[in-house]
Amino acid sequence: MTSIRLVLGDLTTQDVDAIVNAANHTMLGGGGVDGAIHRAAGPKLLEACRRVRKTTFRDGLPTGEAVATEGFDLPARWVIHTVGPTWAKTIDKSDLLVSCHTRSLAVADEVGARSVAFPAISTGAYHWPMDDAARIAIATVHGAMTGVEEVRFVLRGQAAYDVFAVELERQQG
Ligand code: AR6
Repeated sequence: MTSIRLVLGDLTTQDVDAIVNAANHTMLGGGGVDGAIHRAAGPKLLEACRRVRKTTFRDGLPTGEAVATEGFDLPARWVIHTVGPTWAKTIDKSDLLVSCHTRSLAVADEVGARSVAFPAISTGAYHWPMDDAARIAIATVHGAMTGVEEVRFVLRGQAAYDVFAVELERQQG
């Protein structure tokens, strides 16, 4: 069984085997947590992402898919890049947000990562409501078949942390 921990802080400083990047299709960087990860990992991360684009995902990383690179200057050995769905009121894309989490854990298993830190995928530039993202993320990790022993959700800001804490309590209680 995977244990879930909540942390209020910065994903890029986490001392875990792998951190998950809320990336975009291009894998060539962006704002939010993606920008912070590229700044902290150094320029070799962008080179590694370009290699993945040339070899494996020539048309870009699809939404809900995940792929690992090294972490370079990060404390984490691996970065698992995934692309969250954008929020849309009239279309239910939750299966894609589920897939981000299950595929990231599957990739973590492939590289042998036992501790994995996630941001709140899709809740920034992609506008997914924090409470629904927390519900999906926590339920998916609880239900996953994985060798990952610890999942850390690293939340930036007390409000996001509190939403995850209420949801974790609700699902575990
Ligand atoms: N540590 C932890 N959480 C963070 C950090 C950090 N250093 N920085 C931001 N967050 P976002 P998305 C939170 O926008 O919604 C990028 O440009 C943030 O407060 O990073 O999946 C990509 O290239 C929010 O709760 O990711 C894509 O184009 C959460 O991380 C697009 O944004 C996710 O916000 C992806 O959008």
